Formats: sequence, structure tokens, C-alpha cells
Amino acid sequence: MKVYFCGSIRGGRDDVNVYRRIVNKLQSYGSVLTEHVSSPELTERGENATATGDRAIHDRDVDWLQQADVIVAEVTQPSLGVGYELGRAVDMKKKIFCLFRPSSGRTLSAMIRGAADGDRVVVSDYSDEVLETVLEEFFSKLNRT
Ligand code: 6IA
Repeated sequence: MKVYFCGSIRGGRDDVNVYRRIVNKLQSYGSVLTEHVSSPELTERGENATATGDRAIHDRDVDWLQQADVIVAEVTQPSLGVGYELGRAVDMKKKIFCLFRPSSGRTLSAMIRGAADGDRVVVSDYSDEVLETVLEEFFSKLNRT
């Protein structure tokens, strides 16, 4: 199974340790196309990427989205890129799992929470202690469909 993981980069890297935990867990289900999103070396300043560099990143990521069997997004830290990826993935009719931590004090965008349809798009609130369990439950249901 190919898994596309979305997490904030230029939106801010505060949750990189959570991304690491998610990617570790996802690797037990398949190959994670976007492992770099959880890398502590990747900063929000992004090595001063050029516009050409950004186009290459965009085109490669959209290509990976197309290849993915499932998209998992950590959406607590607001990120334009993650929102864009999710919109594209909905349009591609992909299976999508969004994870949000209410303990952050934030309120999730209505455009993400409101996209949940109980079928292809699932949005789950979680707390730190149950992160791996929530992923296990999602993937066990996915494997039964
Ligand atoms: O707007 P954001 O930067 O927060 O968007 C983050 C999302 O867009 C992630 O889920 C990634 O899949 C994608 N994305 C954004 N920037 C990159 C990137 N830059 N590489 C890969 N995916 C990206 C890394 C190198 C660059 C910083 C020079």
C-alpha cells in the first residue's frame, strides 16, 4: 500500500514530533511516499527554495497524490499546502484520514471538518496517548473495505 502523509512545512514545524510518530506507524502498513515531511532537519524556512524548486515540489507531490492508495493528514497546525493537498485528493476521490488534536486549543477549519462524509473522508479528533490506536482502528477498517 502507498500512503501519502501530509503535515505542515512552511505553515510551521511545531508538530514535527507528532509527524514522526505517525510516519513510524504508517510504515507498518506500507510505503510512505512523503517520509521527509516528518524529518526534523526540514525547517519551515525550507532552504530558500526557488520558484522552479517549488514547481518541482508541487508537481512531484501531485504525482505522488495520484499514486497513493490512502492519504493521512495531521491537520492541527494550519498549512496552506496541506489544505491544498486535501482539496486535490478529494477531487481525485482518494480515501482520506485527517487527524486533529483539540488539546491544541485550535478549531479545525470548516472546510476540512465539513469535508468528512463518513466514507471516503474521515476526520478524527485524537489525544497524544491514543494516536497509534486511532491509526490502527482506521487501517483495520480500511483493510476490511
Ligand atoms: O504550506 P506547507 O509548506 O505547510 O505545506 C506542507 C505540505 O505540502 C506537506 O504535506 C508536503 O507534502 C507539501 N510540501 C510543501 N513543501 C514541500 C517540500 N519542500 N517538499 C515536499 N513536500 C512539500 C521541501 C524542500 C523545500 C522546503 C526546499
